[in-house]
Amino acid sequence: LFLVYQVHALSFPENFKFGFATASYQIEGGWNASGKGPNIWDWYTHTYPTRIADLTNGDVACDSYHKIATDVQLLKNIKADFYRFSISWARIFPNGQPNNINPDGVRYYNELINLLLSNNIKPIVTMYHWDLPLGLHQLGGWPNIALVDYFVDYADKLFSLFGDRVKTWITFNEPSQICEFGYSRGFLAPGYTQLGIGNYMCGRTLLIAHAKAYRLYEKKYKQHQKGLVGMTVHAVWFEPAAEGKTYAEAADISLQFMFGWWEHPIYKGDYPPVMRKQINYLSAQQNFTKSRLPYFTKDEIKLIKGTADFLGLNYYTSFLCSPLDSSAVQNPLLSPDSNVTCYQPSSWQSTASSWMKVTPWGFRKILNWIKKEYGNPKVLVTENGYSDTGELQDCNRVNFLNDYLTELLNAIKKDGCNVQGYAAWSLLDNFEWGSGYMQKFGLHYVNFSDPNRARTPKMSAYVLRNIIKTKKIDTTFTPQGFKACPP
Ligand code: GBH
Repeated sequence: LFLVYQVHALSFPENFKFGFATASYQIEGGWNASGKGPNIWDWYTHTYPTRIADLTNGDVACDSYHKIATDVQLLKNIKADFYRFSISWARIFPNGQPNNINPDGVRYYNELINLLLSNNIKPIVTMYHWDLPLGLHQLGGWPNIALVDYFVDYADKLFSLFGDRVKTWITFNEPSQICEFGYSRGFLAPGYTQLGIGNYMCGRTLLIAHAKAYRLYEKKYKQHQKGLVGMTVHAVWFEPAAEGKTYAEAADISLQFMFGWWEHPIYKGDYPPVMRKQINYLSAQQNFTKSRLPYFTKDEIKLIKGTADFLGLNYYTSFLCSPLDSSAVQNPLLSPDSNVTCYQPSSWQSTASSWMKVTPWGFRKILNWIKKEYGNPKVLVTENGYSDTGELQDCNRVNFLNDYLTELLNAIKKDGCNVQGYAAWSLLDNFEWGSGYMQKFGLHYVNFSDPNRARTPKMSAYVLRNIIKTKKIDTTFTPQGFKACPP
């Protein structure tokens, strides 16, 4: 009997990698330190303080700009294989223009990368996690197609400065959030509300910028640097709210509008047909002279198709979807053009974030959907995490990790999904955008009233450490100094 149990206790593949993720604006602080220029989050939080729930900003945040050694030590203690962090564009090019480079920004990332490597932790670098240099915002920001060239210059500089040591590059973190929330719904910086216009203009820029950066790497760096380039997209699993064809369609449309918007052009060429059809139809109805969803040229379609060495996936939660009924509230995460309505039943376990309920089962489903839709690409889970209000005995996060990682393991072992690694969001409690410091995603508690921003591992940090060490999920594991969690 014991033998049978052993056979069935699944473990992560030998070469599966675990790591932790952060983003520059959310942790670094040092907002005007040593030559850094202002970015849209500095400007947004300083100009419109009331748009942040607790009236805070990232001026100091976790002060990681001054805490390289501390952060790397935390990563080492929890046995991280890799650290996913992002580079603050305005630290490298203070006003976004490529003629003026800031040496202290370069020094900071060099030191971080070198210390990681000397501790055997691989750096995975996000080039853009939402902090656009203000100078480029003043030229119109992402809806302006001119930003393609600026991004490619920036990418070129990063590859040449750090590519001898950085072998995994993520061009953009969550383009749907950048475009939909930054330029259409206005929940995130720069907070513009060009509904149904700004999002698609921004999206076109991001896809072309991503593709050109990928092609540049392919041509100029890949042969000697031998690294990988991809993009990270936020996926929600959308489940039909009821039986029947119209519900299945509503769920599929949602997946295409949120996830296919990016991955369809990259894996299959051009936008998902349902986006094209629906936005063209609505644009005509609304008396536009042309579709609000811009067209790619044939050359652009070719340029973009095939520009992923891996698929970066951020997965947090699931929704139930139905065809739009005008009395219902639309899904807050989706463009109204999707014409669907999605919700999360109140019976699902909640988190500190209103948009997120605990749905481990959706993890296995989205991974299988990706496998089927895009031909089982290599997937790197670049974010997954749980928000609470900050307790050290964080049993809800412990259960969350055990349950989500079990679904991930099933997707790999039972379904053959090609997932190569997993990054927990986040290494530290940090500045959660519009929610300020009220929603904590960290596996380490950060004392924000301490000028030194002391970090303390939560129970979940030790639990994940044990999973990394044993490559197995043990729901009974209780680290020293903590009480056993109720299941
Ligand atoms: C990720 O976004 C981000 O990459 C990361 O920076 C972030 O800290 C983390 O997840 C946790 O949110 O409350 O209606 O204004 C995941 C997608 C982005 C969805 C922020 C919710 C705020 C929506 N989330 N968004 S709202």
